[in-house]
Amino acid sequence: MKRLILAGFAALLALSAPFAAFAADIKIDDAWARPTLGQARNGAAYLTISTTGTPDRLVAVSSPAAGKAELHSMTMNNNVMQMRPVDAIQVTPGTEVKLQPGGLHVMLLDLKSPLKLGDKFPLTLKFERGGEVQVQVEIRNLRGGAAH
Ligand SMILES: [Cu+2]
Repeated sequence: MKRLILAGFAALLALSAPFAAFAADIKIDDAWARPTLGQARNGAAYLTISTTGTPDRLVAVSSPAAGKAELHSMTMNNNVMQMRPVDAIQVTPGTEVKLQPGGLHVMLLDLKSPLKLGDKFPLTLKFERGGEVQVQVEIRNLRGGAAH
């Protein structure tokens, strides 16, 4: 019991740390993912990040829906799509960072269950200064575009 109280106190201290002030400055919009096809175990999530605070860096992602989540970039090399893990994504005040098909994305590896149209799942974004921000990712098809 005593340990529990101590743990609670530590959590309270963490919440009152200066980092908490920055999280409110970060805004995540339009978080979505495509439904997975067949038995696919991997998926990708997309979203838009902006901040009204200080420059920050998105350094990690996680979701209970996936065994592992990574930040990836995608580039075309001689007509071949290449995905690479990236260490961090820079966020600058006044500039939206878009994670979108064909570019930066959140890679979801080892999905616990298929991503079904209309469902949602939580995604936690960890920022270097702002700390953790949790969003709900909506599973839908690309708005106004053909699924590919
Ligand atoms: Cu990827």
